Amino acid sequence: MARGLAILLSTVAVIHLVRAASNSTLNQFPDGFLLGAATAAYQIEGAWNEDGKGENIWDHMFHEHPEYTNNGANGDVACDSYHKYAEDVEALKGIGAEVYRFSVSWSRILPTGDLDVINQAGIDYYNNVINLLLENGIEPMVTMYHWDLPQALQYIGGWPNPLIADYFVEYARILFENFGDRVKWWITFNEPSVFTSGYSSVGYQAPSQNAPGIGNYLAAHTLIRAHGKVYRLYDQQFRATQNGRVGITLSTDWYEPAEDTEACVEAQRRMFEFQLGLYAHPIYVDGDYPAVVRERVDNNSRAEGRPRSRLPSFTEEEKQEIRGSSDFFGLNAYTTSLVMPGESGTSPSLELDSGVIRFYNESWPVSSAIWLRVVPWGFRKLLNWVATEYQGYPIIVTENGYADTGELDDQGRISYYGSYLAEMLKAVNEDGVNVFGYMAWSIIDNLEWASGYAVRFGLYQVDFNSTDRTRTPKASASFMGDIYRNKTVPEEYFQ
Ligand code: GBH
Repeated sequence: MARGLAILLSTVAVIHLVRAASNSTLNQFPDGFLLGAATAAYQIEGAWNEDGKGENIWDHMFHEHPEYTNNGANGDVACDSYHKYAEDVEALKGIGAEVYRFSVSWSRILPTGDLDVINQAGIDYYNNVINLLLENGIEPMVTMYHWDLPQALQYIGGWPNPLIADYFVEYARILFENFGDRVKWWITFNEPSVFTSGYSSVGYQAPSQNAPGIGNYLAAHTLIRAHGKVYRLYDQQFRATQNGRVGITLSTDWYEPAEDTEACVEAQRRMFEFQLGLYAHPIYVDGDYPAVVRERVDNNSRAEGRPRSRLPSFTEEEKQEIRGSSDFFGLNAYTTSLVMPGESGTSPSLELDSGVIRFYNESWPVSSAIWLRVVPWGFRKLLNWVATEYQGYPIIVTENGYADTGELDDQGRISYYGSYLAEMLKAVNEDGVNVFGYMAWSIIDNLEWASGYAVRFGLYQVDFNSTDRTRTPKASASFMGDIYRNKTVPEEYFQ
């Protein structure tokens, strides 16, 4: 018996040693951690009017207003991934990606946005992409909406029209029915806080509707309702047979208080609630908007003499549908900004409602995108914020990446990824934040929306002057390939 006990104790000791060893390897990804890369349909596919695809709001805006974009660039051809997706899969293999996050173009499948026309060529295209990924051991992760609303639905108002939620549910059903046997990761929306600004400003974001402080709130309200409905649809009709996961991707900077004062800390809280909480609070907390958002928009609306708040309210039934309507928290994170109390933006606007001024510390290194400052420590703080505020939901980083002008020897990108991945692993291995995956933005250079092709995010360079749209690995592709295959971030990035 004593001997049995000794064996038992030594076994326990060995287990402890193994545990301790894995805890001490700060620079390793936990077992099962998903590593991959991301793109979006309008940014890569091209073939904007081929094989039955309908016009979307980006096609429409850039054709009507080439002056909104750098050098008149648009997504008519982009990376020509509609024809060259096999080269994208080769690139993904090149970095050892286990997952590919891409988006489906709604108007390629439903050219009018409605079910009157179902475009089989569009369905075939995504079947080809999905099947080729799986043959190569890469899991598909599908974003249903990465900003490219069918123009036909914009003609009836777009996202501010509450009915668009129903159109989106029908579209989602088509996706589950056609691809759900093989796609196990679904993201309803990419970055609502960004695409709703298409209803509050002109020239940056489609559909470029100038209704600040009104259109963007109405759009938010519709899409949150749509998200809840799609999640319940999956629960009720697809989960049992398809057994996938459904979530949403939200984006935010890390907002650092400009000064160590109570007022700046309150401004930080307000900024997070207006940018992230507007979506995350209904979905991940209690089915409704953050109290501070509700209160401030209601008060301002009243002071403006309006008979109703610019921010609509959910019904009790909607709240039930929305609360807890995600299996994970998708987070896009790139940068950090400073915040302090103050007034910015027109009246009305979300910015003015928030009562926060946002700016950068000029000493933070800037990338070729003016908004993207390299602040790795902010990434760790942001992951901790999300884990604390929205407890119980595993986090997947659905985008993170660096902008330059497209050079092959992209040392800036290498140091960005090295340092950001190190901060993420500190959040995971030291702080205990439950992050289960990471997608680099992007696998290939692509159309950076209104910045055109001047701002590049790819691990692979794309030659936009060649009709072949040749993909060439950058130095960062081999750097990420080593990290993805070894499941380890080089020690030097932890110093
Ligand atoms: C993501 O947006 C998108 O999901 C992806 O499509 C995009 O290519 C990628 O990141 C890189 O940008 O110019 O000062 O008005 C990231 C969030 C929101 C950051 C819009 C830049 C414009 C700031 N982006 N924001 S400004």
